Amino acid sequence: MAAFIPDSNNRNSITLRNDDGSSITVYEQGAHLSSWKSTDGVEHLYLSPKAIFEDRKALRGGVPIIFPQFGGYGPMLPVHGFARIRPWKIEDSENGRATFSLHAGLAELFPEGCSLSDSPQNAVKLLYTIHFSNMELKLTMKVTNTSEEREAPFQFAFHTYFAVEKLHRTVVNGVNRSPYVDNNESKGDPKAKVHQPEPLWIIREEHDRVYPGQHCAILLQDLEAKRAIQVSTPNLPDVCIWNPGPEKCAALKDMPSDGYQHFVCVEHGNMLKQVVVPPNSSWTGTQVITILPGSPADAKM
Ligand code: TA6
Repeated sequence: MAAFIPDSNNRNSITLRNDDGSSITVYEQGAHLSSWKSTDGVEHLYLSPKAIFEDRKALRGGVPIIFPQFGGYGPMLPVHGFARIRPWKIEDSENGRATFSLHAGLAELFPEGCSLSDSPQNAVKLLYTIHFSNMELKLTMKVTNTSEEREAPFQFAFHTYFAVEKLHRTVVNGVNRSPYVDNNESKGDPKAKVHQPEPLWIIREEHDRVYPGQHCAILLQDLEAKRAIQVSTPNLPDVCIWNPGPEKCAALKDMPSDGYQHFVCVEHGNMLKQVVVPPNSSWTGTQVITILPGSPADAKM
């Protein structure tokens, strides 16, 4: 049976290898995926060299799980919810797949107060399955509402940090014609002004935008590393593209001052509107990351 064990950061984590030579590392806290390496040893996720490994502190990088609130779009603290800072369990694993679980009280989804009893019948159960191989990483979250009576409302996102060699040599494509909400301007108001599309090819400054209802695939072309990755989803409507730019990056304690040059966050989720899962029902959200043919990882196959 697979188990989390203390690692060199003195945190519980697990590293799993696929028969094809690819591997992932997942932390107990947050079921936080911190690494996905293809067979050639190339790391595709960014993890800050100054990431803080502490209880109730999310790692800066990898794939934080955003649940049940996205950013400041709701009254809950901490922002981005609690799933990324709680300990998760390993359900099971096999070659190229691992599943993790977290139970939370349904009442926790109602931060303004709710009289639901804290019983297994009033829980939400999160089942997180990671499929990984040399060319593909597939993240699937299933949220089950076990209540017989109450709906389960929440926001959700995979806040995936992609490693790039140089931000200014990375082309971001897929939302170039899409209206967006600027997270800095909206300050958590889901009815904030929607901006009309403007070309987005290369991120040159702070970029913190949600493109709602797009169901779109994003293509990241890292010209320096000569790598291209497609980030898609069959069922998550909103996409957020985030990079803090130089000033905000310098203010982040867990990021080196040039850290912003080495990643782009491409997040898929239900960010502006809540998902509402009826009693005794489930909801599933998926993000699929594919290394495109012609990239170095492909050449080793
Ligand atoms: O998803 C974008 C965002 O909400 C940004 O506004 C930015 O603050 C980022 O996430 C990181 O949030 P964190 O709480 O991890 O520092």
